[in-house]
Amino acid sequence: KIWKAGMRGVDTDVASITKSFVNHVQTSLARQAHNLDDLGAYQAAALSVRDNLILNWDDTQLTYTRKAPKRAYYLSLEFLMGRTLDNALLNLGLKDQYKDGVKELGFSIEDLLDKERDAALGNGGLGRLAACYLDSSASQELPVWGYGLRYKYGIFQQLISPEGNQLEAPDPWLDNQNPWELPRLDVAYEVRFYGQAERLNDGTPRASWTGGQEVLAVAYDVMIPGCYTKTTNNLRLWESKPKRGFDLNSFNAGNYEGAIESSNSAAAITSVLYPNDHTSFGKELRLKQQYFWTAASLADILRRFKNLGKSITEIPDYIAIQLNDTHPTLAIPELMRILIDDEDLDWNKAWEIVNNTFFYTNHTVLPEALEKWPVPLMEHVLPRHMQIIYDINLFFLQAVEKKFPGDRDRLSRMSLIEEGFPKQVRMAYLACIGSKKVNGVAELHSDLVRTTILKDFVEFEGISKFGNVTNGITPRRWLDQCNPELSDLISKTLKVEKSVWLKSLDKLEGLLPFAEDARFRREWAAIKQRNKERLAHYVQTTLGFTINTHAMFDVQIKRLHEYKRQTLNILGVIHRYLTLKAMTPEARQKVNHRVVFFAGKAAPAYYIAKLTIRLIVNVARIINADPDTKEYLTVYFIPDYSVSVAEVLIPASDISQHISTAGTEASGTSNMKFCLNGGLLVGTVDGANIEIAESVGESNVFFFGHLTPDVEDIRYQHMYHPIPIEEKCPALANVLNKISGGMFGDGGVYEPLLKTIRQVDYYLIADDFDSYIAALAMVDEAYLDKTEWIKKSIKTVAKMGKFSSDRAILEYAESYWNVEAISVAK
Ligand code: DL6
Repeated sequence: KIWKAGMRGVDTDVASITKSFVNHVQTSLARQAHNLDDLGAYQAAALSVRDNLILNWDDTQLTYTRKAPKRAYYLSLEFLMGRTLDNALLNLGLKDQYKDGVKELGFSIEDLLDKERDAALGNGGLGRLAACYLDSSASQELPVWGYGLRYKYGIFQQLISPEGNQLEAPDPWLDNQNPWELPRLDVAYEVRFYGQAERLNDGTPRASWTGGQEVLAVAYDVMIPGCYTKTTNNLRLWESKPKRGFDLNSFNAGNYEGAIESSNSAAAITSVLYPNDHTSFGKELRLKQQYFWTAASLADILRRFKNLGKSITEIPDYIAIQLNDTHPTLAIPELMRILIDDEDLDWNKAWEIVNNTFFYTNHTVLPEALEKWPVPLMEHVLPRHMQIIYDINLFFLQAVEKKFPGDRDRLSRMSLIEEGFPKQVRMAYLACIGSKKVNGVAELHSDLVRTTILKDFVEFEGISKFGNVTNGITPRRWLDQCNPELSDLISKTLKVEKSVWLKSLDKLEGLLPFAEDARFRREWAAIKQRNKERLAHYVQTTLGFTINTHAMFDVQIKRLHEYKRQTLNILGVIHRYLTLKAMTPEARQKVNHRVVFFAGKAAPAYYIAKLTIRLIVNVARIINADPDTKEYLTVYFIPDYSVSVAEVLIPASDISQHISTAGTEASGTSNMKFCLNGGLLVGTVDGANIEIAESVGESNVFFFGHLTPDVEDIRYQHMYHPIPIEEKCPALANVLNKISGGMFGDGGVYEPLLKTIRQVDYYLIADDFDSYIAALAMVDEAYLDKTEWIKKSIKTVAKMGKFSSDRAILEYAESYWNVEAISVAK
C-alpha cells in the first residue's frame, strides 16, 4: 500500500501547515501569532494536527459502520498514554513538516513538544500496556476501541522532601485544556447505584431494579492514530455527571450545600485514579468507578450492535470484550442483567452469550492483588448484580459437583464467594468462569496462573481455555519516538523504510551482521553517548546535578514495591560503596565508573515502599558527596517518574535492572523497552526476562538469583529453620548494620524496612544478595571490553522483534477475539 503522509482533504506541505497553525492561533485560541508563548504554540500545533486525526478518525468509523466487522473492545481502568503530539506527528508521517513549519514561525518543535502534560491515567505496567495495545491495534488496522475513565486527576505528582520522603500532590492534567479529546455530550448513559432489586418470580429469572442514585456517564473520545495508516481508532473515556443539575427544592429553601451534594457525589466518581498498583482497597468509590465504567461501556457497545439490526443472540459474532485484569469483571453480571431483565432471554442462553463474548487477562498472581469485594458492600451498591452473582455461583457449583461428586473442599475452593466475615466475591474466579479464554502475560506467569491461582479451574474447564500472550511494547513510542537517532540509523543500515520495519519488528534481525562492522559500532556507541548526555542535561536542568556521562548508566525505573526489590539494588549500591571505600586510591582507579538511577512512585499508603525511597535519597546524599568515591559511584533518584521521563531514561541506559523475586513479576515491560534501546538486562529468571534471554541469547543478559520452584521452599525454611543473616550473608549483614548504625542518617528510621529483611525476608533479599553482587561484577567485567559490549547491545536490539505489541495484539485478534484487520476506505 502507498502511504501518503497526513490525511484526507488537508494539505500537508509546510506552507499549509503554517497557515493552519496561524488560523488556530487566531480563531480557536483567540490569540495573536506575533505574541504567542510556547504553550500557545503547542496548543495551536496540536489543534492543527488534530484536524488531520479527526478526518482519518471519521473515515475509520465510517468504514467500521459500513462494513460491520467483528470488533474488539479493550476495557481497562488505566490508560497510561503519556504525551500525544510527538506520537501523532510520527504516526502521521508529518514530523519533519511540522518541525519546519513551526521553525518558520520562530518556534522549536522540541520546545513545543515539551509543553505537553502527560496523560497519566494509569499507575504502571498494566496501564502502559493498554496504551501500547491501542497504538498497535490502530497500526495493524484492527477494529479495536478502548474504554476507560476520564479521571480529573491522574496519578499523583511525586515530590521528594529534603529528608527524602515521598510527598504526593494532585495532577491537574486537564488544567491547560486537552486538545486531544472530543467531548461527546450527546453520548450519555444513565447508570444506577443502590436501590432495590426484586425478583419477579414469574417463572423467569428476571428481576426489577429500581430506586437508588442515577448518574450520567458522558463520553469523551480520544483519537488513536495508527502508524503510517489511515486507521484512527477510538479511546472512549467516561466522565460522571449528575443526572439533574442540582436539587432545586433545597436551593430554593436556601440549603445551598444540600442542593449541590448529589451533584458532587456524582462528579466524584471519575475525579481520581486510585493510586494503588497491586492492592485493591475495599472502597465504595472504587467499586462505583468499576460499575459506572463497565455499565456505560456495555450500554454503548450494545447500542452500536443494535444499530446493525441483528438478533441479540449474535452478540459474540460481532463483539469481543477484553477484560484488562479483574477491574472490569462487573461487565459479566451486567451483561447477564441486560440479557435477562431487559432482553428477556432465558438464563442458559444469556450465559452462553456472555461466555462467548468476554476474554480475561490476568496480570498478577500476588495473592494480595487478587480483587475481592465484600458481599455486604456489593449488596448495598449493586443489589441486582449480587443476586446474579449468587445465581452464577449456584449453577457453576452444581456443575463442579457433577464433575467431582462429593468433593466439598473443591467446592469451597472454587466458590465465587469466599466464606468469612464478611464474605467476599472473588473477582478473578468470576472473570475466569465468565470468559471464553483466559491468559497470562508471559510464559512463566501463564504457567503459574494455570498451576496455582486457577488450578482448579483448569481441572474443571480443560487446559485449552488457559493460554498465554506475552506482553509487548510499541516500537513507535519506545524506539522511533524516544530514540530517533537510533531509529534513523536502523533504517539507514537495513535500507528499509520505517513504515515497514516499525510494523514488522522482526526485520531488526537484519542488524546482526553489522555487529561485526566497526564503523557501525562506532555510530551505535556515539548515539548511546548522546542519549546519555541528553539524560545528563535533563538531570542538570531539573535537579541541578552534573553527571559523568562516561560512566556506566545503570537504571531501575518502575513502581516501588517490595517484590520488585529496589531495596536489593540500593543495598547493592551500599555494598559497592563500602568496597570502594576500603580500596586504596590506586586500586579504585581500576574500577568501572557507575551512575545508578532510580525512579518510581510508591502507593501513598505503602509505608515500606516509601521508606525505600527515603533510603535511596539519603544514600545518594552521602555517596554523591564523598570525595573518595564520587568519581566512581553516584546515585540519583529522579522524582515524578512518568512516561515522558522514561522516554529520556531508557535510551540512555547501559544496563537496567529487573530483579523481582522469581515468580512475582508477571511480565514486566520496561525490560523490553531497555533492550530495544540497546541497554543490557540484569535480572532474575522471572516474567518476560526469561523470554528476552531466550531471544537475545543468555550470554547477552546477566541473570542471577533463585528460581521460581525454589522460592516457596526457601520461604518455608525462613519460617521453620531460620539462619541468622550474619551467617547466611555476611556482606549483606554488614550493609544492614551500617544503615542501622546511622551512616545514612538516623538508622532508627529504617528499622521497619530492615526488619522485613532480617526477620521474614519474604522476598529473599538475603538469599539472592551474593549472586546479585556476582552478577554486577560480571557486568563490570564485560563492560571493560567496549567492543564486545557494543556487539552485545546490537545483537540484543536485533533479536527484540518478538516483543513488539503488534505481535501481541495480533495474537489476541487471531487466537482469542477472532477479529480481522480491515482497511479504511481511501
Ligand atoms: O501486564 C502488564 C503488567 C506486567 O508487565 C507486570 O509484570 C505486572 O506486575 C502488572 N500487573 C498489574 C496488576 N495490577 N492489578 N491489578 O499491574 O501488569
